[in-house]
Amino acid sequence: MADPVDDVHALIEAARDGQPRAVARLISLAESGLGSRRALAAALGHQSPRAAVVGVTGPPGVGKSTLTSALVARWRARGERVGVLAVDPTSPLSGGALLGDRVRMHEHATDPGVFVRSLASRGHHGGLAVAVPLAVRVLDAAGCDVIVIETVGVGQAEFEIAALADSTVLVLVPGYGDAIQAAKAGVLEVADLIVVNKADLEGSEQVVRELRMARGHQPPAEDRWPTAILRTAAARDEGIAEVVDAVAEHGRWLAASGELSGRRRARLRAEIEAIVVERVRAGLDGNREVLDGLADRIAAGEADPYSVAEEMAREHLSPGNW
Ligand SMILES: Nc1nc2c(ncn2[C@@H]2O[C@H](COP(=O)(O)OP(=O)(O)OP(=O)(O)O)[C@@H](O)[C@H]2O)c(=O)[nH]1
Ligand SMILES: [Mg+2]
Repeated sequence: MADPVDDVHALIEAARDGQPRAVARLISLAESGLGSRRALAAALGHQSPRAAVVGVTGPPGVGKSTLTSALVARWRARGERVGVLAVDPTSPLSGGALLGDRVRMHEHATDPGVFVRSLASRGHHGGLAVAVPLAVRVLDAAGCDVIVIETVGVGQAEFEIAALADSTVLVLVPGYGDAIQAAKAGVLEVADLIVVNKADLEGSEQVVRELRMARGHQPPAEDRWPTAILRTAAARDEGIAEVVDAVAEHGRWLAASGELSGRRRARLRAEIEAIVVERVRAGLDGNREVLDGLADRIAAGEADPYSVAEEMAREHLSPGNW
């Protein structure tokens, strides 16, 4: 059997040449077990990321995929390579099928400069927190200039995607009564751009006005990016160039202000944490009998839970046992 690490190196070479099947296989590795991901991360090397990572989030059905598809067309017209990851944090079971629907990127299906993949939270411990950053690294290695991460925003998801991306685009629609609530809930702080989509429907100017007023109430700060608020009709390809320009402008601001390295550092910190937590959980799962024995010692009055937990960590969860 060929050395799996050699295989990974060959796949990375093929991905760098722009072979979509190699990219697809590498992203599958990014979703698989710990051993494969470890080999993949090592083979990808340590070069610093090149691509701009753009998160697109918002409630179900607001047009995130339609907008993403329209954005992709613009970036392609400028000769940029684009990767799209459709991430569904909500449906560990139905993920695959549902996501297929959710991506709607058919117009780019035959373009070799566009890679589109879905990621759902699989069973493994690390889940999306470990899969997404690695998939982003794969797309970066494959030469993508822009990587879009689309997630359905439910509750905290807006905040979580902000932790994965350089720039976060929140998509809302008129009639989505929570626009202002969203603003109050701190979304204005987290979203770098808010796109009010479906501008062909009634009420979108109103939503934009309200959001701009909410933004106006933020205390001004010289070093802060003022959340851009834009209107689009993605299905009609209207307002898209303005979004592309605002994303680019935000990218320049990130680099100039030093915020980019800060965000990326926070992202790496979160990734390390997720890997450590995953490994500790795996270590606990692999030592059920030891745990039973320790529990029995507590029950027999021979030890207390804290000293036993320390013993567990020292003897069975240390990196030497990984
Ligand atoms: N009227 C109108 N409809 C739109 C517009 N943009 C998207 N839609 C429609 O809204 C519906 C949902 O669009 P999607 O792009 O799949 O929305 P989404 O946010 O990606 O949906 P999920 O991924 O399922 O959360 C589709 O029927 C689109 O055609 C728009 O600008 N105007
Ligand atoms: Mg979608």
